[in-house]
Amino acid sequence: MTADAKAQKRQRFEDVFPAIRQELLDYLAANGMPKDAIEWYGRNLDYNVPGGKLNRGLSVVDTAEILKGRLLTEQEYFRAALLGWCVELLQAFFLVSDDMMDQSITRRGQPCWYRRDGVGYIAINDSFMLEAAIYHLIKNHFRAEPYYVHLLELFHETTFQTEIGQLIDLITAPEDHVDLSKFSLQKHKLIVIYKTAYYSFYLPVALAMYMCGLAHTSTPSTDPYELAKSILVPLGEYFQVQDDFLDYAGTPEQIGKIGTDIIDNKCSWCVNTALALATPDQRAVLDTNYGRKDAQAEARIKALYEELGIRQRYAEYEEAAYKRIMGLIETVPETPSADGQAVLKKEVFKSFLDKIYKRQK
Ligand code: DMA
Ligand code: MG
Ligand code: MG
Ligand code: MG
Repeated sequence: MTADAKAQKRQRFEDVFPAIRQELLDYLAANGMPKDAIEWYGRNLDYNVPGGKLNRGLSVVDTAEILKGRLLTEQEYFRAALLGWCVELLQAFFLVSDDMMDQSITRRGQPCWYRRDGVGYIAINDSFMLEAAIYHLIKNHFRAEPYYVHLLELFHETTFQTEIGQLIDLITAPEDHVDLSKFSLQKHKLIVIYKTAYYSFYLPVALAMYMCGLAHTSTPSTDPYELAKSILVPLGEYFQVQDDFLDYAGTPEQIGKIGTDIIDNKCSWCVNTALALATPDQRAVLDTNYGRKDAQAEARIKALYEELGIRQRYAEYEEAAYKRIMGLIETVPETPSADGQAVLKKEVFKSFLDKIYKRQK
């Protein structure tokens, strides 16, 4: 797709946001909330919901188009985009809270919401109100659909999975106690699948599948949702490895955020890869400098990553992940539906993989 077509796609999706924002603010107004509360919620939405790459939200629309095999009608587009914005609301909810827990400084090239003047701990409630918006919107627009309960269960389940992932991410990275022997690539995989893969990859596709009328089957082995999950979870794992690598190797201008993984003692792909390569002397450097609230110790770790060739290892990982996921995509059967019913297609996954392959932000 040309850069122009991409920008147009994004613009059309962004153009739906003001109506969604207004619908949410109207609810507060209808309940007699004071002007300052309505304005606060508006600022919360504006600051935290649009502004990102919008990959997750756009994926709902893209997937719906691929599944239907045609352009969406105006009404179908709005409904797919609304579900897309619900994914972006969920993401905003996770990011506002994640930045507080990770004590991050910037996000999307500006101060994290909790660091704004007058916000602070109110950001906790603000994050809840981003989440609550999802269920308000879905109720308003999908209450009459036979798949309404599927949408609710999917959002609830995915939220729970992400929160479980955040829990293991956080308790594997205690602030006051660095013990690198507790890290492993296996532990890392569990963390990233739960904290990132389900909500970033499976959720948008499954939403589009429900919208397009794909049915569950009684046996998991033939369920298209299980098939989608079996590809999207590895894809999400790869995406979070990229996030971990960019936390170390990306510049703030490039990724819009200042990396905190080394200082935060995170069980990142980078430190796990370093641990696997380190000599006893290099291991000692890792033990004394990792997870310290100290810029010099952080710089020492980054220098060691350079010494160990983490960049090269990452390039190799990326190539291998790409090939492996392409192999998984090849197994998706392309049985044309006899009755005009939507069926899963390879293109759903390919378009996703293309969006993230060799990403720099
Ligand atoms: C991402 O973890 C997971 C969620 C649920 C936000 P992270 O802390 O690595 O994300 P980021 O690098 O964007 O702070
Ligand atoms: Mg974070
Ligand atoms: Mg985090
Ligand atoms: Mg990160």
